[in-house]
Amino acid sequence: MKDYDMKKIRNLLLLGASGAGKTSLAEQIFFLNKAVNRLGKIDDGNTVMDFDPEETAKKMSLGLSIGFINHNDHKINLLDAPGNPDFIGDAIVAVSAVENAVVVANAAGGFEVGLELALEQIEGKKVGKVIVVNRMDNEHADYDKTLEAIHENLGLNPVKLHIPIGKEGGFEGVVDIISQKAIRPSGISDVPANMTDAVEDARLHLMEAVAETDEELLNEFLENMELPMEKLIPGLKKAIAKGELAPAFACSAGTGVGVMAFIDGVINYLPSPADIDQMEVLEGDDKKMIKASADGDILGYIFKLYADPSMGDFAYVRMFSGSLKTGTEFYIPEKDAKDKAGNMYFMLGKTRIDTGEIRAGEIGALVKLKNAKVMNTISPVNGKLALIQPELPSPTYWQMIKASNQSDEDKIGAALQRVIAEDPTIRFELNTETHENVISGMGEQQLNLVLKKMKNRYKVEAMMKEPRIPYKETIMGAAESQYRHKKQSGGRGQYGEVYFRIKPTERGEGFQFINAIVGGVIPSNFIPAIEKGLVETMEKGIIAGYQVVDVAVEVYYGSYHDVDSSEMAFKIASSMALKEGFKKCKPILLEPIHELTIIVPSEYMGDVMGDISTRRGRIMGMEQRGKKQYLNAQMPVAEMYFYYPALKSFTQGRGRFTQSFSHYEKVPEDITQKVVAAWQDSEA
Ligand SMILES: Nc1nc2c(ncn2[C@@H]2O[C@H](COP(=O)(O)OP(=O)(O)OP(=O)(O)O)[C@@H](O)[C@H]2O)c(=O)[nH]1
Ligand SMILES: [Mg+2]
Repeated sequence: MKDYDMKKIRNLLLLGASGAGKTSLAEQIFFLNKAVNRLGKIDDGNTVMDFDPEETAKKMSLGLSIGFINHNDHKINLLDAPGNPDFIGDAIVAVSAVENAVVVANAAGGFEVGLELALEQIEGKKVGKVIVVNRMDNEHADYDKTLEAIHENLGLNPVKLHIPIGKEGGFEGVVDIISQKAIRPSGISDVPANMTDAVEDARLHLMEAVAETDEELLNEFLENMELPMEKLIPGLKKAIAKGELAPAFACSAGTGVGVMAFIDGVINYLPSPADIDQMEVLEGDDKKMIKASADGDILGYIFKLYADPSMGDFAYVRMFSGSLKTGTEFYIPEKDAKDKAGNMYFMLGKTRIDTGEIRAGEIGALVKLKNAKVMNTISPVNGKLALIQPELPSPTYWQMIKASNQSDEDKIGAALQRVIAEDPTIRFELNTETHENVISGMGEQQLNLVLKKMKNRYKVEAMMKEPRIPYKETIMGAAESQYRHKKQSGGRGQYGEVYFRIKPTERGEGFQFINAIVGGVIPSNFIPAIEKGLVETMEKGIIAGYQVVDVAVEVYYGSYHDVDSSEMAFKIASSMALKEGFKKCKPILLEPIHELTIIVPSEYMGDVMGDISTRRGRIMGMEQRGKKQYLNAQMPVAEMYFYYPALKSFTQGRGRFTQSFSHYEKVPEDITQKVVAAWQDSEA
């Protein structure tokens, strides 16, 4: 654009159920705009947005991609998020990068799980909420029914800016309610005679809906039952920008009907970056409102990383304020580190268009950043402001991950880090108790994709399996024990003897060591070795190979030998005395229990509650919110690891949960026996 003006930018995030047609819609927009000269097809694997080989193979989006068009002197940026719930993280993070969240619904799809999930992500957010009812050419396409379902289930109030002319095979255009014109790919004409009533209804509903967002407009509307254009349009734009009113459009990404009419609607009625008066940011821990401006300090947001095996990592960035130029050093408050903008681009899928700067309101890509990652703020070198981070869902699916061939063990780390950096909902950590690398996220497809990307991009093969449960061992009773370690085989012997009193402590106290030796029956220089013997043995576990906790050991007597005693001898004696004594103290296993909030449509409550009890879960409370039940429960990790697939299957995909660690609790006897037996087998 020659004359740069924030008012002439529109940033749109496409989100919605998988298969609703987001990628196809973006493709039609590029094609009709002549940004590409061939209409790519999902089935042919040649669309602009689904360029990653895994996406063409699966015929669906697996990561967010970006593109843009220039149209009527405006620049429109499109962000295309995957609809599969496993990859919801990309949409959640990208909502903060745009003024407009465009929910694409399938006109023939009913109220789909993915649609519901997308709408939930924007509920209550300060973002324009736009509904595009796509696939109007499909059999059973129904514009009104689709909007009604959205209204009923989410309480969002869609207002029709366009209504379709015909449907299914006969879908040929849309009527623009404001201009009162029929828009077909062939041109603009008058409203068809048989639609005048429907158009008048929609016009009244639109005026009423706009009036309800502003007291002054409401008074005027109630008086005249009419709002003049010069009041209706600004009122409409304001209500859309605040997310109070959700404009609805109809189109077919397949045939292209309604698509450019939608884009004109975007330009005419949807907010630009300049329409956002105030944005909330953090200064240290305090929230503060600022006005983003084109010539102010730089403020940007990284909303997606794409790891290209040959080009390196692309960081997609939205600038809110100032201008980021090639060579600019910037500060990342979340990392307390600096980085430097090198080459930068505007992207059309994987096609790079060079630029030397990304200005306020714009969206572009940076490469080869050293420290910046997704959800990081770009701020001036001496900057203090950080953007508010979106809240990501807690993991619902876990696997342990390791190299398929032991020889690759060294290579897996770097490849894994690069691949998982692309998806903000994936977490990875070494479980220090089970000594396993555990990867977690939203679901099986998401984690399987990690393996595929590692293999295809970095030639590293990894495998996953169900993680071990980090049980702990402890005792219920107290006992005394004694052990004498004595060896005399040629040369210097070994000698050390200890007497212990072993007893349980309060839950959570860990390990307590009490030295009650008097009269030097064990010289004080051997006491640390005794403690070390205990600590090491507790780390390794005694009955089932899990860490021992909440035990107090008092050493109260013993004996030594002037020549043969050594630290090693006392360490061994201590370890043996603990092992023997521990078994006399009614040892048990503890297991981690997590707190779950399970969110399901009310009609599934009975099934969900029944299922929780079969999983040794406990229901702690419930609350009805709208059409959903929020159920608080506690569940052992051993059951929670498999819970999500089960919950999805008996709620038709509509059940979800969040979770966090709660406490450790005694494992039932039958399960303890199995765990102990399994360990003994593996040790044999
Ligand atoms: N008939 C018809 N088919 C469509 C239309 N839009 C999309 N499709 C088809 O629907 C399928 C899914 O379309 P996509 O564009 O991949 O849907 P998406 O919303 O991007 O799906 P995800 O990437 O999985 O979230 C493809 O086979 C498209 O060709 C449409 O308007 N009409
Ligand atoms: Mg897609």
